[in-house]
Amino acid sequence: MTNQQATPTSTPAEQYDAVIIGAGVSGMYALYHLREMGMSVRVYDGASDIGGTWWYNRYPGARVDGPGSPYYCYTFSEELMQEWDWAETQSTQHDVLEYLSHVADKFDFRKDIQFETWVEDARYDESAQRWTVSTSTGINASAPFLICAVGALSTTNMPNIPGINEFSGECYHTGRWPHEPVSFEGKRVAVIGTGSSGVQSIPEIAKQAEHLTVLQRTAQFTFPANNRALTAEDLAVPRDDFDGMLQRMHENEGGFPIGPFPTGSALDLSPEELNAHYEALWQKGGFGFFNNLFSDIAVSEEANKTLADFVRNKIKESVDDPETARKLMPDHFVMTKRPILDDGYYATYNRDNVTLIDLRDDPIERFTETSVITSTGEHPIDMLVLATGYDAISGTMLRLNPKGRGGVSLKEKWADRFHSYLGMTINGFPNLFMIHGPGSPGVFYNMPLGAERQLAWIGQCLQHLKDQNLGAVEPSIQSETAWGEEVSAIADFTLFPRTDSWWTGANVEGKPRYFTAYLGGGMYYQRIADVAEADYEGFEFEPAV
Ligand code: N01
Repeated sequence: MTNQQATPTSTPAEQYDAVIIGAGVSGMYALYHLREMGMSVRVYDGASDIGGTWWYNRYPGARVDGPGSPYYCYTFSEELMQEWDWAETQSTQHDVLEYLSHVADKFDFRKDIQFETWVEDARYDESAQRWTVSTSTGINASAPFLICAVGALSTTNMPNIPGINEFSGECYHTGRWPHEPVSFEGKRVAVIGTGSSGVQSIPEIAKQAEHLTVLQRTAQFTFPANNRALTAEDLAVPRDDFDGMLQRMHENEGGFPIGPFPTGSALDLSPEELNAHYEALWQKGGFGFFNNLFSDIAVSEEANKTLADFVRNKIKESVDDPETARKLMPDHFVMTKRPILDDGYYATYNRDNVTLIDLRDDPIERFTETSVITSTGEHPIDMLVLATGYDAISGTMLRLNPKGRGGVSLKEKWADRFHSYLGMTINGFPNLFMIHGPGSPGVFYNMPLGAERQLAWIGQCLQHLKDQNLGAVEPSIQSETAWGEEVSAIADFTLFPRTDSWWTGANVEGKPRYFTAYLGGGMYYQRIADVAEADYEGFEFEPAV
């Protein structure tokens, strides 16, 4: 990792209008947007180049596993949309990074980004109404505004298993995959984790490894990706009617030009009709599956069970060994962990060189230098792959741990709950803005578009400060509390909070456990527009010093 090696020598703080932390999808757009507003901006990122999560996630099989291309992209430039040819519906990590690199070249982003520079501290000076950041390279910077584009899925979740540090073979986390090629040939590999990263990498690793042992804690529902090459006709759709596409993206609940979501209940159909509907979606594959489900799948236990049973039947049909199929049967509400798109995941367990260990029946006791020992015995391995996910949504903000008014740290502020107003601002932390923070739609919305729309709001707010000669903006504690209640009320209407997931923080020991994302979909953007329209209702301002 590049983030904690340097010996900093303190230098006088460089002065900017805004400091942006993170050069991923959101940070790149923040740079573009604020620069277009005429602001002087500096971006810091620990990595060696742009891309954020896409820069780090180079594991085999890594692809967009959402609705995908050509709509997982920026929309701020029609020219960009017209000139970039996406290759497949589920773009590979390599293709996404190439696209982001093209954007960085086209708009000359890199000149304003300081790479291999980890922001170690950020402090607000109330008397000067400025943030000062200090970095691993000794560079300090000061600016009135701090934009935290630190990524919802960027701080890795490392399992705390006895002896894991004694394992002397190769060991890689999917979220910190090496840049050099990793060979699995002739090796005995173990993978811990069966979320999106595990489900994408397991079939690829199995094709090469001498033997693959999958250590599964929770069985998963996954759906066929049916990735395919995009045709000229596919690419023409957004290009021929760019404005129409934008409108459809803005109108859609998830920020993709698909839908509208159906309104009917799964329980209105006979079992035969329902099965035929699910079967047609399964055969078609892709994320379209989720847009053609019934409105009550995520809210009614009974409706949810119809889909869960359908997938459980698919697992039974796909996996030859009944005992392995039994271990692969998920028992949570379908969709309440992030749904996954896969390429032959369940069938991978039919290979002779793949073993599935269900950690609920057969838990890991410890690692040795050369093996993993579970309750039923020792499994010699040459390589360990940790597909164990992230301290998501709040983790990287807490790692940054900015200090706000009175030197109060974010760790103190967020000890019991990840308080925010509109998912972007925090009481006690004036002039600090988060992209995809807790309390925003974040990962429940097309993330590049979500970043663009949040930045449009933030830019408007900064312009308001400038026009009114104001120096600081901060949400009131009451507005923050009310927002938290709104976020929870929407989530509690659904089945989502009832399943342990990274959405609820249940994957990280000691983390406050509640559903942190705003589940109101596109309604969020209307809510934040209304706040601005109502003279920034819920915010407090200070005159400029
Ligand atoms: O992480 P996860 P991920 N012992 O948290 C298990 C996005 N994404 O990296 O479910 C044993 O989903 C854990 O078990 P459990 C996407 O939004 C996008 O896979 O907590 N097991 C789980 O099985 C996704 O949802 C793309 O019981 C342990 C797994 O590790 C999100 O990122 C690609 C364990 C972690 O699954 C995160 O996905 C990949 C332990 N101590 C990801 N700790 C693209 O679009 C954890 N687990 C390209």
